Amino acid sequence: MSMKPFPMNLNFKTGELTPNDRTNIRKLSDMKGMFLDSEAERRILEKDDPLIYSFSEKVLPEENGHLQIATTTIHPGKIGDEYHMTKGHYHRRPDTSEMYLGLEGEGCLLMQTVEGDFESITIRPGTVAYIPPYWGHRMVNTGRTPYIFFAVYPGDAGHNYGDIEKTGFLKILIERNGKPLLIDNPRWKK
Ligand code: M6P
Ligand code: ZN
Repeated sequence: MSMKPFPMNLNFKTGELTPNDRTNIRKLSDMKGMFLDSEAERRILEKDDPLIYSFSEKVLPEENGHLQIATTTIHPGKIGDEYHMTKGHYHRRPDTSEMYLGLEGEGCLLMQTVEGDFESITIRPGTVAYIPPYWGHRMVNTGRTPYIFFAVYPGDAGHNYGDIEKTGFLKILIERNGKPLLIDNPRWKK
């Protein structure tokens, strides 16, 4: 029996997706070693474990032909000079794409390939970004308010975090003189 069509509601201001099946929370302790300034990370974790981002999903079959649907909120803030961001990932099936739609706040989409290509796109409310197959992707909140975006990707895409955990991203986004600045990641290895 095939699945029946169904509606959902997406609140364009809050990103709330209803109904959704699960909300995942990523605190600083879930992202150890991902921010460049490990000393700042250690100092913050001594006192606190700030919420970096959360994302809500509708559980749909992880199968070819279906889609996955999620909204993500990255809270404003920095670890050292580096803005709050998602872990970032390649897809487990690397030949699959993704679409991000900016809803609230301001941020930046960082993308890279294993061959060492790099691209970034500024995302504001209404920006639709297309991430083609083979591009790893991470979102960064460069503003002072929550950064909220909507994502759609193939049902069987899956997540590969391991490669990003090993190499990091080619470039990182830091605040310099009150403004975002993209710099080479001194720890990046091809
Ligand atoms: C978006 C989508 C999800 C992803 C989430 C958080 O909603 O890309 O697939 O899980 O952001 O990003 P990450 O998985 O990199 O932590
Ligand atoms: Zn993805």
